Amino acid sequence: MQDATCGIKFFYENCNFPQPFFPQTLIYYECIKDKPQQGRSKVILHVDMDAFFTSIEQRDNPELKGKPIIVGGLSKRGVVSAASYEARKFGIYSAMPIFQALKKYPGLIVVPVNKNKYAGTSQKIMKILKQYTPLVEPVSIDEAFLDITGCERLLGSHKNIAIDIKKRIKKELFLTCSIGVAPVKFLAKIASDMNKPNCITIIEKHEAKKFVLTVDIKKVPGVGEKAIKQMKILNIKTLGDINKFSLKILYKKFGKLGEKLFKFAQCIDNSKIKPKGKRKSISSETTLANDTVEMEVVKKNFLYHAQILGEKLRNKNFFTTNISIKLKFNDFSQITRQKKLKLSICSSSAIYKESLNLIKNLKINKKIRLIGISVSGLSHKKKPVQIDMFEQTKEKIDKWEKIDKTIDCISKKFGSNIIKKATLK
Ligand code: TTP
Ligand code: MG
Ligand code: MG
Repeated sequence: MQDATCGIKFFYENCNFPQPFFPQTLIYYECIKDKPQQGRSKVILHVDMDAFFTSIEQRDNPELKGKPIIVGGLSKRGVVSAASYEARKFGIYSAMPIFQALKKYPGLIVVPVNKNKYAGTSQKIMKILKQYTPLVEPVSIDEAFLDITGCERLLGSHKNIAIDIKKRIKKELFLTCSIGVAPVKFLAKIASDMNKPNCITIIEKHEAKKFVLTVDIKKVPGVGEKAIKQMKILNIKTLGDINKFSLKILYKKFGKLGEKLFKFAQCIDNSKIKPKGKRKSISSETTLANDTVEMEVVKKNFLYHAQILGEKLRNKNFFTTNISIKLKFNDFSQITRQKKLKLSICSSSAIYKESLNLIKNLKINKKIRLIGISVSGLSHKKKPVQIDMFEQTKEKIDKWEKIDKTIDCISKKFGSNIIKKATLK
């Protein structure tokens, strides 16, 4: 089959990934007109999991397989986090209010969010990807860019690398993904989404310049609702239409985005793959529904954040030696307080106690609108010193760490809402 608009040939191949509901296709773009350009080109892969949260739920509960399901908060104001491809047939999508989704299909199955489970699977995916190249840039919980330039000698053609990645993810995690392969990042991202689910879409370098001109402007990363409205007025439907405007006009109309689109339309994207650096800090904060002066509310929030941060530290086998708290007021001023600990900790209880210690002498006379805790000085090693800290001995901390780890195991198995401190119920 040939696409008349850009002279690209489509090859449909069987991917050998049995999936009863999804097309089992590999889509490969091959040039039929241009000669390959000289010079070393980049080969970028963008891997994005298919219906990530719902696919995990369907994998783990056979009763959900093949059914229209969503993952989302169960409250009245809850929104759809993820919709299975079966649910999407009824026009149900991420970010839609759940009540609206239920109107579209009353038989819809709503599964509560289990973030720990999804984050755990995400880590396993990233681990697989890092076995192909160290140049892996995770961009969200279910997607990552890989720079596989020069890996072909060792690992085979880029097509074979993409097939292999899909096979491994399927074999080890029982999940499908879609992969885009292109000479630049933004095109790889567009390609991975083009034939979802369960597909590989390859845009060869020598075809990319022509292909770019046909890309729907709404699909270009960074183009949001506001820009789309303006594009409509200017009759810009594709990236090719961008070429009708000078850089000066595009910058005037869209600012930095205009500059980016000007380059994209010529297939220029100099952004590199940025492998994730060492994590320096983790923070958790909440903007309150109602501003408060009540210290009890502050304490309750600290307890909540300490639980979240402790769990995150323990999940990654991290210890912290630095705790800081932040309070933002209704006049948008803020205060922060921090303490360097002599003992490294990962227990939620210890984080909570330290955060209380930090506000002990504070005099608050303004309404608080945001409350947060942050932990830094992260390491995988525990400091061996044993010194008392705010009534917390090493023994006490170790005991709490054990309890926390047990709670983490239960949360992982049954969902993070199953066990909560009594004060947070
Ligand atoms: P996406 O990759 O955008 O979507 P998806 O994996 O569910 O489906 P697709 O096959 O189209 O890629 O997001 C990954 C996960 O992130 C998704 O499963 C749930 C979560 N998510 C939200 O929680 N809220 C949102 O608004 C979106 C878009 C995603
Ligand atoms: Mg996805
Ligand atoms: Mg994604």
